[in-house]
Amino acid sequence: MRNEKSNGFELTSDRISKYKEEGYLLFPSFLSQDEVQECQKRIGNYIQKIVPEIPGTEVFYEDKNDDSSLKQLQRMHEHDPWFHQLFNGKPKQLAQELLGNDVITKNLQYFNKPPKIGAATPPHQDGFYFKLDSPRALTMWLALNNTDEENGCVRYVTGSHLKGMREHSLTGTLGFSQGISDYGNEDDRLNEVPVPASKGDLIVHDSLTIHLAGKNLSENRPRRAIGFIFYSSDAKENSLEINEYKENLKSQQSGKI
Ligand SMILES: O=C(O)CCC(=O)C(=O)O
Repeated sequence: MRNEKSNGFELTSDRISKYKEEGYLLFPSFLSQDEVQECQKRIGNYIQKIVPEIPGTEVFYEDKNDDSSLKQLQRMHEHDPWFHQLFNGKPKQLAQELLGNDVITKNLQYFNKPPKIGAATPPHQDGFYFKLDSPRALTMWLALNNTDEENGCVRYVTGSHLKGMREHSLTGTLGFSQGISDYGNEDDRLNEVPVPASKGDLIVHDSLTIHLAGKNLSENRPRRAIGFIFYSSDAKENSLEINEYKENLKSQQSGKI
């Protein structure tokens, strides 16, 4: 039985089977409390020093005239060597183990849902955005705060990654431009589960696993996370579809960023 505890995460064959069956897997205490605090500090520094220097396509607000409504930072590893290093450490080792291959570090994102301002995340499959000819990819979601249903923890549809790609259509939500058009059938409702996470926990999901999240309805509880996207190095991006998608995205983002 494999056991990768020496890397700071436990990956037994039972856990790999659970991931393959359910399409997501929680790694409690993937980062220590000190490591989470360091991430928070580096994000604060990034917002102060790097955000003013980078294009609007890398920084999304719920309201672009209100800095306190910051909702997403994109490709942080391309703008700050600290995040590049974070991406290439333990998360990359875990991605290699789960995908059984070398991986491409595609995107490191920050997700922030400020209390009462943070909008819902529409149901979607990341693979729809990736446009890979074979969707061998995964996403990790690292909780920087304790999250539960009140402040909008991530919800997964167990086993949905085994049922193919669903149709997506425009959502009007900045950062999640496409959502599953007919979400909410009986199978979706039966299998949708909230996955609360504690500060430092990591959740990994397959690129076909349907997931969504509610608004942050709390009075004053932050809900911040880092997302890591990895592609298997043998997955091919469909450049025609990507170009078409980017063109669509430009028109949807126009006026919002
Ligand atoms: O933070 C969220 O609400 C959603 C994150 C997400 O969709 C993802 O990591 O793929």
